Amino acid sequence: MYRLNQANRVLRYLSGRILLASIIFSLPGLSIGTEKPTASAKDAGYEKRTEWFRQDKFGMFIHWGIYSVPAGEWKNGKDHAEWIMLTGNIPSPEYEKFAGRFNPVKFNAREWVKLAKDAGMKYIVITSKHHDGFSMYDSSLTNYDIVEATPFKRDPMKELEAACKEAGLKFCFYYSVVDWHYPEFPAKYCQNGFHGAPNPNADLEKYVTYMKGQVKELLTNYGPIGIMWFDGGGSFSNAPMAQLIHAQEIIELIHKLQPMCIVNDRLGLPADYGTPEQFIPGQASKNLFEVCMTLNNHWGYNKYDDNWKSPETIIRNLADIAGKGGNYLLNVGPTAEGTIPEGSVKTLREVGKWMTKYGESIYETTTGPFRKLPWGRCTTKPGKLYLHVFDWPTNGKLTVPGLKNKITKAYLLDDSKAKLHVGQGDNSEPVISIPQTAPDAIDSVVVLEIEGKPEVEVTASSVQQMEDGKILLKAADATIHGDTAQYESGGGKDNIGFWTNSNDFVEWNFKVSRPGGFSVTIAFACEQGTGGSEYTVAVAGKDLSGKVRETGDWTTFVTDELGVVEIPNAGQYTLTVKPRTMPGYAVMNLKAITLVPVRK
Ligand code: H79
Repeated sequence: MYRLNQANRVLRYLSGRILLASIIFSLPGLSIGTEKPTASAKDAGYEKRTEWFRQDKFGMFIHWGIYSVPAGEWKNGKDHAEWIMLTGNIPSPEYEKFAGRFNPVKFNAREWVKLAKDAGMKYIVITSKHHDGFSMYDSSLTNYDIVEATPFKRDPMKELEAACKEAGLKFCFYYSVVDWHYPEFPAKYCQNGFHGAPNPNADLEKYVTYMKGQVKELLTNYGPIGIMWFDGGGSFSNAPMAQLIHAQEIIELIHKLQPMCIVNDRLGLPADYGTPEQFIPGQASKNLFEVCMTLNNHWGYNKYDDNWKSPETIIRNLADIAGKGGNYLLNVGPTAEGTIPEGSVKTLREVGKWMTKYGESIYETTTGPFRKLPWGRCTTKPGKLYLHVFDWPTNGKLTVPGLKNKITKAYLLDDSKAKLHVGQGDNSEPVISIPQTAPDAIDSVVVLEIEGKPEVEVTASSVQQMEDGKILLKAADATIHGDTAQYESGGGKDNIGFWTNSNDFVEWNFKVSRPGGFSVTIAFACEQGTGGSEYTVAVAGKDLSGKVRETGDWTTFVTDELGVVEIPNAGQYTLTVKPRTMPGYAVMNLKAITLVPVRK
């Protein structure tokens, strides 16, 4: 049993699951998993089917279901939304009554699609079925669907499909793996063991047959589907979900029905792309990803939630995500009447105004070459850098730290397309002469046309020595060499993890202004049963060796002192961490290396 659990843990680690330390009120013991991108071999169709996705960058998520009837309010509070069946502990017969009251007469597919299109969004992902098990489309496999169980009687997915086609947007489905209503879904695999009508004889195999049947309906009756966006929502806890639900077979079924359909990573397999939820990764990723995020605090409609994100937040998030090579899937939660809340509409309209002017700096772009920029972000296309300036310098000079390429032209990306003069700074870095006032209060874009592939001096992102003489080398500032190790962030994580190839190594560049002796410490975590890796920290011509201790789990960090190193002169230095041996399946989770001055 222990070994089985251990194997599952390894599998989960390798398939890239991170456990979010969520704030879980009144739900003890519930852990929520979301998937992170992992390095894995992609099949032959991958490049082709993901091409549009990499270009389009910005999509609309829609969480709509019969949970919008209670609108976030139930006996035990006002903070519910699409999880209300679980968080309100509502048995199926009682929850089913919401269907009888669901009559979204104001629903207008064309208006929703127009709102998305005007905001600059290129695709729509809508809940065909959430965890509550209610099918929001006409399913022949259940009566518990919008056509048969509500007074509305229409199939909104048909209407949205047509409206998307007309407007040129890709149409995509969200589909919940877990089902709190279907009698064959075992309660033990539900989050917190909750099911609306627990059935001791539930047979997961029968549920999987049902799920495959629904996937087939969704991919047969609604034209070309861009993405199948699965979501387990933290169900199955430690059980091997991918095996239990036959995830590989589901993916094969999808590709048989629609070879161009993309699958996200929440069937328990990495599939086509990763899905950071409610956070933006700290660094660019080698793997495709799509950040999904709410516009207020809930996915489904909550009538009390007016905490709308500003256009500034959304636009800057979009530039940040695009600069890291990802997509942004931004959610709206329509009401039971079929309208999109005014707060979302207001923000989306402002985002749309910016996208009309500056969309060129988002669509079809890829990661920028800079690790960090003092004033904003950078996206690229062949021969072009788009500098997204959030904090417009008031001295008329925009410094581009470390850029080595020849700049053939610089201009403002606005109606004027005003050409800008390019000069040189103290370290021969480009300095662009810019107008006194920012062309855009949120994100002004300066375009640089360059020769060759973008190249940036490593020293440009050099870590600076602190006031007290310490040199703090954080995971987020490291350069990672190799295919497996990657920077992980969000959900309480801020470290280099997935370090499963002992040839991978980590490097920092830093600048010393006050030389001397430094004590070198390392902050790391390592799961029980995985320790023992030996590594070398090389800095200023000296090798220090260390051995990874087990700390209990991957997020319990401890600090070890590795020894003292003498740095005799001010200047630029590098520090590397290279594994020598790896008895377990991973080296460690590395949070930081600190150089602390030692007084003699
Ligand atoms: O569909 C949306 C969410 O319903 C689902 N995924 C996104 C795309 C999701 N699954 N898990 N989570 C979100 C994170 C869970 C957070 C929780 Fe809670 C905190 C579960 C219980 C406490 C949110 C707040 C749901 C109920 C209360």
